[in-house]
Amino acid sequence: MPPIEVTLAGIPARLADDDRKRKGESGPGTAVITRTRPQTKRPNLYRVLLLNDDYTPMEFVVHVLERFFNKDHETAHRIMMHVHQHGIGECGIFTYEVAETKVTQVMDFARKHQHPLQCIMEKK
Ligand code: TYC
Repeated sequence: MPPIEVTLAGIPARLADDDRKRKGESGPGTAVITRTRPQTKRPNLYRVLLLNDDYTPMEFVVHVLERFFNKDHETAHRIMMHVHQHGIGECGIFTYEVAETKVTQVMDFARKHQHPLQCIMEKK
């Protein structure tokens, strides 16, 4: 008795098998390993800095550090005095998007209160 020929849409099933063999697949149970190592890449970090000027009130700078950088009053005062005496100082270190948001928030807040305070970011 001849073997029964199984077809799908008129194509013999063995042709489909031959096709898979050509592509290096081996049928059900084939696994694809997508990661062989844990993801350990660290994000690029950016320093957010305040610049000194002669006009922005000290208490305004302290308020900025408390409000946008979550510093307690003593830490904020210390950072403000560092900027006042050295011309520049660090408010925090963040990923790119967070740093960009902090800079925008500080610059908008300073402009709204008509102070010339400058806030910048730099790659670490
Ligand atoms: N130099 C300012 C003053 O004497 C105070 C100040 C501190 C301004 C820090 C800006 O980032 C600054 N009023």
